[in-house]
Amino acid sequence: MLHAQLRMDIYNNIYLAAGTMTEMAICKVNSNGTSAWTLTMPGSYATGFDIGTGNSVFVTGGTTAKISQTVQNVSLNLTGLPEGLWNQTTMSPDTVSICLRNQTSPYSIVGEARVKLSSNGSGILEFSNTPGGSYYIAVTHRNSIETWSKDPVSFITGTIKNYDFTSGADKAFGNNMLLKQGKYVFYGGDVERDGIVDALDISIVENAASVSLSGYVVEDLTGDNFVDVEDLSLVDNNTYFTVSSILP
Ligand SMILES: [Ca+2]
Ligand SMILES: [Ca+2]
Repeated sequence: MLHAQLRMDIYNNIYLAAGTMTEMAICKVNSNGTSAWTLTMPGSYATGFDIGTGNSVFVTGGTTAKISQTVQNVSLNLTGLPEGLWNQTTMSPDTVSICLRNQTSPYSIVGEARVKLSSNGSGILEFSNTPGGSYYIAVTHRNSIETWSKDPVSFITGTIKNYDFTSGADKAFGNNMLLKQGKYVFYGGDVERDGIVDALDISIVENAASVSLSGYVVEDLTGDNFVDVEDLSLVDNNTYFTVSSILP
């Protein structure tokens, strides 16, 4: 292919533009690696392209074309810090799962996505086939207390919503976060994820520490891939304060 060019949109989908001798061609590969579409248009090969508002794609070459995409997705630029992973300067990057939930009981899930938060605790998630609307942001992490946004958050189709849990206790439902060196963090220590940090979590971490368990394990609350007295101290402390989930 002649003059092939790659570009990425805000959702991490990839576009490749090129052409035959008589047509401009462009194809899209979704962020999950699946093929989205391939289009050809008259006008020798594509010499340049760009992505505009609403994720429309503009192609130029022998002629100029606009490809409109129906966007039925909402996106979230999330900032959040699991307690043990935040060393008060940086975060040990880790994956969180986010559900967008209806604003009224029973708070049904309308969208789900996962992202690996970076060392500053942020990550962009795209919720496919999720229309705009107001939803609670529900955060789960491998060994943190499930935490929801204080209120339903308004999402607009095709745009990215920013939500930063770390900037205030009142960003979480029930103000259920811990202030740690100027940032509000998700409570850690709920190793078996039943919504409370208690003796059961202690015993699981104790057992792991006693055999010096290592690797990417749920018992590692500090993100150093090792289970030791540091992890135990965190779960002990949160058990003492009966840390538990507070949900609508
Ligand atoms: Ca627990
Ligand atoms: Ca650890």
